[in-house]
Amino acid sequence: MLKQNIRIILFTLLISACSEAPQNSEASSNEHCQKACCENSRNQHLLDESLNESSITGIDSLHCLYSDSTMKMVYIPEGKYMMGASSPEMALKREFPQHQVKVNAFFMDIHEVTNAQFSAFVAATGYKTIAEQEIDWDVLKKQLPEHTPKPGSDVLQPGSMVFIPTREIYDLIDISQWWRWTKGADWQHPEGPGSSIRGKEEEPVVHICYHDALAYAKWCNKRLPTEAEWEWAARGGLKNKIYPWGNLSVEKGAPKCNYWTGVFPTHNTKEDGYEGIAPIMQYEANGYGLFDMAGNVWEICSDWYDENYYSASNKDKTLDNPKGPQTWNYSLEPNDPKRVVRGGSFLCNDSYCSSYRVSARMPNSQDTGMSHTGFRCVKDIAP
Ligand SMILES: [Ca+2]
Ligand SMILES: [Ca+2]
Repeated sequence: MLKQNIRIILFTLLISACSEAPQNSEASSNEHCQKACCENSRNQHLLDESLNESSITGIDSLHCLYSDSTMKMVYIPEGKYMMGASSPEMALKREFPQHQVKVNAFFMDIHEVTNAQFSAFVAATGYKTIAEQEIDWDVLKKQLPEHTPKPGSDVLQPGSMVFIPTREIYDLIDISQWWRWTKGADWQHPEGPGSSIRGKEEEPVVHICYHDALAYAKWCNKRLPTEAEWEWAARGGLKNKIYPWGNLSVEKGAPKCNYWTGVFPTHNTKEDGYEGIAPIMQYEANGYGLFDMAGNVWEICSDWYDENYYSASNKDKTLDNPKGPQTWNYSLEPNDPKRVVRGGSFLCNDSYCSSYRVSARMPNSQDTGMSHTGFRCVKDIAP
């Protein structure tokens, strides 16, 4: 009963926030839709009645099978560019206005960090991802409405957000139709208890949150990219284009990335070769030699997400290697710390967020793993 009451409160807040979202422009409407299809935090789902009650299975022994975390990196030259969207077509309010940014040269991983590479990190350090740890009520309660009662320990068990394919939906607001908080889901069990990453060594690691990505990056003596670095790198040397490959629609010509072909979330045609996550490097690299900067899995950046960050920027001034705002600001979930994620995922589709565009950006809860979120790292050039 307690769980049900909290669940209702949380969903009422979510629906209320969604219904109050502005609908008077294409951008704001798209913003609303993206909230529906992609954005998430465990807060709305943790106490869902659809909690998977299965017990957590034993930990896979993939650790130690991979002895290193070697990753080829490429040189990304310094430069100035206009960060943000140049055209309102498919872009969201959060991508405007364009503003000039200067970025120093750096090295970047050529692909998303894989399960094999992450397993080497875990084998070397014993690191446990946030999704593998029991939820800290003292942290969680700060993100919930005041006076929310503490749920039972069964509700605070480790878990993560899993995308569940569905044939039918009743609207595009209630994301619990295709996103489910799943106890026992983590990077080694991407679909929950009973699933594994065997045979998926070359797929990007998922159910990784900001803290996990940061820990991996430090272990590799690397760091997470800033949002400005990520976009500059994704553009691949092209000037003011929509995608890493230019302006040709994602749906035209040969497959260019792993996205959702068909009707989201009910019908996936697999025209790009993959219904779910693809192994790394299945599509052509961009001009800098970077793979999957569009689609496959979202990539965590170091910046806080502030929905007003671009609009508050000084358009007359070139921002020199910006590192983002001082803290987060997201009106739909004001108490849930958000970081920027970039590049879209295998779930993105033109009818919603079209987030495989180089200027697309999304808030992501910094302590929530999801089955479409991973990362790659960068490294400074030694002076
Ligand atoms: Ca696909
Ligand atoms: Ca990606």
